[in-house]
Amino acid sequence: MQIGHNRRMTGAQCLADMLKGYGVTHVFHVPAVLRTTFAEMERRTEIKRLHVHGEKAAAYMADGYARASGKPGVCMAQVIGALNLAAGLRDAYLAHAPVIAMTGGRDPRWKFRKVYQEIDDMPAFEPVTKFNATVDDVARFPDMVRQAFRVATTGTPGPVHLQFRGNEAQIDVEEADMEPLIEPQFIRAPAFRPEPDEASIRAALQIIHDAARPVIVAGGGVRASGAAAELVALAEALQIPVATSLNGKDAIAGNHPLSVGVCGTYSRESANRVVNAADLVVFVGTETGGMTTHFWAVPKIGTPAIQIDIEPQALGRNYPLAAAVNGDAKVTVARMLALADRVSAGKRKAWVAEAQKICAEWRDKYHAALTSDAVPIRPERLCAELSKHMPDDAIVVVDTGHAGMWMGGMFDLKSPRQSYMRSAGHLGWAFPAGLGAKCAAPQRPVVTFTGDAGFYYHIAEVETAVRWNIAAVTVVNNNGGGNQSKRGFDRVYGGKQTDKARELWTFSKVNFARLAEDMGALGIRVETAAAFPAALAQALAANRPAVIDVVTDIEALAPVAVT
Ligand SMILES: Cc1ncc(C[n+]2csc(CCOP(=O)(O)OP(=O)(O)O)c2C)c(N)n1
Ligand SMILES: [Mg+2]
Repeated sequence: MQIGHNRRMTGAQCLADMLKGYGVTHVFHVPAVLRTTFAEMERRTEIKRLHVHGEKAAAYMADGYARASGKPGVCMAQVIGALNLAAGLRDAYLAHAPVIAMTGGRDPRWKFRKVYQEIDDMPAFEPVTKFNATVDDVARFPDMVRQAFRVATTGTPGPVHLQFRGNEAQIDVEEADMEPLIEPQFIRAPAFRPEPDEASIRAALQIIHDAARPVIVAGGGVRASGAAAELVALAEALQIPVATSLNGKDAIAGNHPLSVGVCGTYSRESANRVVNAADLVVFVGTETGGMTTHFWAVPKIGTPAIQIDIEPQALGRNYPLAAAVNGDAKVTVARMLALADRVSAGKRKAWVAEAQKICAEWRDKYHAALTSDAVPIRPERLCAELSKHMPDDAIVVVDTGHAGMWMGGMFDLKSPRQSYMRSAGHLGWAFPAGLGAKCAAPQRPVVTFTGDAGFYYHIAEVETAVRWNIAAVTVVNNNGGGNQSKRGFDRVYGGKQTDKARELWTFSKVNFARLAEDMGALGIRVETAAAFPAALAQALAANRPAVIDVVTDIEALAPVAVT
């Protein structure tokens, strides 16, 4: 790191050097933006410049890259594609993923004269970014790029947008005296790990020690902080059952004796039952949002609660707190573990047994579905096969809608080395995000689970995956429709919808395996549950992009949340 060593260089040279310095290995874009920078990247760096089929997919790939690595994912679009890119930042914003979006923007010389393709894009980025700024003078490249990485990786991480002057960001050809200085601190989130004050930890621990029936609800902050091992150790030391949010599913493996599952709306019944039977809820790294709490019914508002979060504004937002702890999840939980009174665990034997009984009841209730041989395949069985055969170091990437419900509720991680990333609400996120995750972690197996409606959104990116040999495995739960909508349409038609109503949510039958093959990927069609393990093994071993098209039952509805 140097300061005060300015050199005459172009914006393109500076940006290429800085992205390299920040450890960026891939950027995702639709041309034409920052063309000169791309040429400099080729001359000066090894950065892979993935030219993809849509700006939203580029943003989702950057998002998957970011969630898999903790490093900011970078995506780019020219001015006409800027709002497509902004649309794709919304999931990263909701999930707190550090994504840096770069777009071309208006040149003051052409503003307000109906120049081709331009509108003012800046307002559209406001609601989906932590920092939304213009770069109007080439001499500002160094400090603005540093600020982008600084904002994306600090506090609660999130997206940033830089708009560069020129509809294709042609400002990058201009020269200035600059230093492409980078700050290694901000290569990866969390950039800082704020320590909580000791008194707040002791106050929280006192309340936990006294509780006979506490439960931990672990959220995405645990995965962002890399705090899973500390969290599980604390739960074990004090014998506290652990539920997770959907975003925090990989905070604890599903086969751990203290795991009760995902709570909230896209959830497992056992988790909601345990959370609602608790006498104290310990929220760790969760916003206590509507999805995690089933719109504040799990737990009920008024349940005694403690909250640990890096973001002070999150503390007590939805649940009045008996104690609030402001700090990074990993250091906070580690400190709590060091100060924990393990003797107090003794009083929770009956509670842990009760939680385990509730989990066993859930397994009994769904045993038939989880082991069903039905044709078309039951999604529950598909999830059970994935639990059983998922590689120990896999990154599991899951779409929303029924995909989120099936996998959130029915799938179990079985190793602390497995990761789980989920759409924060956008249908179609998972497939490109899985490709981005594979770019970030090429040595790890990536298995994406999506419905057919979700897969259709960005199906063109199969070609991108083939061109760049991104060997992610995509499992399509193909039921020929968006059947999460079935329940809702049954309801509005007074219980049972007309046959014609199905035109609102069903598709024609398409064989995605054949499509994938035509596009150069490995395609495998699976029509019986028994055939799935071999298909997964073949896809994982193929070392090229693979699509497993699983023909499932369109009448299968995921269970709704219990309160
Ligand atoms: C961008 C976006 N638009 C619409 C929705 C609403 N939505 C949620 S699930 C769903 C259908 C899902 O269909 P599919 O992916 O095939 O999964 P299935 O429910 O059939 O298993 C829709 C339209 C959404 N979540 N995101
Ligand atoms: Mg479907």
